Order: sequence, then structure tokens, then C-alpha cells
Amino acid sequence: MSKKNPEYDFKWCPGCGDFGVRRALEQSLNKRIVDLEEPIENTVVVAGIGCSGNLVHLLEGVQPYGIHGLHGRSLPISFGVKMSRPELNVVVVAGDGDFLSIGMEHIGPQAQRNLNVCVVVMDNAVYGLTKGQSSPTSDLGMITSSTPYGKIETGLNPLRLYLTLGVSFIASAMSSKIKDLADLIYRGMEHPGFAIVHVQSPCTVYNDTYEVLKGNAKKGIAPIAWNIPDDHDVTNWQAGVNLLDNGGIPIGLLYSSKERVTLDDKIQSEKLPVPDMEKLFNTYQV
Ligand SMILES: Cc1ncc(C[n+]2csc(CCOP(=O)(O)OP(=O)(O)O)c2C)c(N)n1
Ligand code: SF4
Repeated sequence: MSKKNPEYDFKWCPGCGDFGVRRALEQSLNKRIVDLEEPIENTVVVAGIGCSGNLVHLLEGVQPYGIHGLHGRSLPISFGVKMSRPELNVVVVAGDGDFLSIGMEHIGPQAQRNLNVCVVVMDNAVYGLTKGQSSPTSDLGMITSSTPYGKIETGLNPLRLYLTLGVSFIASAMSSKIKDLADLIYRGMEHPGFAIVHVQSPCTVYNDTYEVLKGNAKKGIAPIAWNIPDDHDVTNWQAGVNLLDNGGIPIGLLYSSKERVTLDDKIQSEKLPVPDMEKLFNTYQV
């Protein structure tokens, strides 16, 4: 399982932001091996379906375990892994369509449980794999293959959503800033509880946002991404909300709270009994 599948020949398009996310994840996993002396087999990467989810097959170097599951169901699968093997380091990789559209219903419950996994969302504001349909994070009026007259819904702000749902670690990053992204993913994996690292990862075929994100002085385009100031209090939920009111895309650690107990710890401390499966089966069989 922790070997590459030679028959899976998917390739990302040149310039796809997901290349940077892959490199950053590899760096953060390698850092765990060195710093924590943790074998790579202790990590499981659970992937959704999309160009983004294909990352699980494209990791280079040492191979963690990987599960390429169902579209929108990366969180329930990671929940299952964590419940059976709580000691594992579980990383979810998903696209904005996968995580915020069909998979949206799972974010709230896992945030409430404070499931101890780290989610890396690759946001390109389209459905890349299925040829560029609009996604929840596509902007109002955006022309895509599914919105030829312009998208009629406003674009979702995922960072505001995560704060509202009670996610206990929220970071925002760009795929092109690999070192910073690797650091945030590392911290997300270290965080005791539900961590999301939301990455701007442009799709060079259907929605190339590199210039919009970084700006272009020669063309008079101001960047929409800006760095979260060093003095931002990451433990202050309201400060996080206020920061988002500035608009654009803040980059860095937005919120981190270790106050709430994680689901794994809760189960351990309450010493929940293992269910008597035979009794359950006899009770519920028809
Ligand atoms: C249940 C189900 N519905 C729809 C699909 C088709 N499908 C595959 S990937 C995808 C969207 C991918 O978009 P996103 O999650 O944003 O990832 P990206 O390809 O942009 O990285 C869809 C709709 C599917 N595989 N399974
Ligand atoms: S279609 Fe877009 S998201 Fe998919 S691999 Fe190509 S550039 Fe990347």
C-alpha cells in the first residue's frame, strides 16, 4: 500500500498549482520523519476525487499510505481511519468542489467533534478534472462551462465558513509559496484537532489566477492576496473574523485554538466501551 501504483498514469497540466502543494506536503512529511522520528508508514493521505485528489498517486520520494476514495467523502473516510487507528497522522487532500460542494455537509460535524486530522484544500475555483464547471468559490458572474452567462451565485468565502463552523486551526496559503505552505501543513498536522490549510492552487487551463493573486505592476494589477500581519492574535476568533472583513485573500495562519478537546482524547478519557457486536446484530437483524 505504501508503494506507488505504476498503472496510474494521471498527469497534471503544466503550471498547475497542485505541483506546489505536492512538494509542500512532501517537505512537511519529510520534516516529521526527521523531527519526530516518525516512520512514513504512520501517515495516511486520504484523497477526494479531482485533479487535486490525484496528488495521492503523484507524491514523490517516501510513500505514505494512501486512500483514493469517493468524491466529497474524504472526511468520512478519514473519520473511519482515525477511529480505528487514532495514533496515525491523517492528512486529507481535496479540491474546492470536492470539499466545499458535494462534501460540504461533512465539515460542520467534524469541526464539532474536533476530529484530529489535517485537511489540505486545493482551491482553483473550478471543477478542473471534469473540464472547468463553476464551484462554490467561483466568483459571481464568472463564465465557466456550466455558467456560460456568468455565475449567478456569489462566491463562497471558505475561511469565513471554517471560522463559523468552529474549525480549530485555519490557515490560508498559496501553492507557489512552497516553503510557507510546507510550514503551515506541518503545523496543521501537529495541531491537536481539526486543521484546515486552504490553498490557492490555480488551474492553468480553466481558471489561471496567478496574476490576480500576485498582481502585476506592469499591467497595473494589484494583488488580491496579502500577508496576515505578524501581530495578528491567532487565538482570538473575533480578530480572525475582523481580518476577513478587509477583503481579498489573507495569507498565513488565521486562527488556532487548542482549548477544545479532540475527539480521540475524548474517546480515550471517557473510556467508551467497545460495543458488543453480537448483541447489536441480534437486536437489529430483520
Ligand atoms: C459522486 C460523484 N459525483 C460527481 C463526480 C464527477 N466529478 C469528478 S471530479 C469532480 C469535480 C472536481 O472538482 P474539484 O473537487 O474542485 O477538484 P479539481 O479537479 O479542480 O482539483 C466531479 C464533479 C464523481 N466522480 N463522483
Ligand atoms: S485541469 Fe487544471 S486543476 Fe486539473 S491538472 Fe490541469 S491545470 Fe491542474
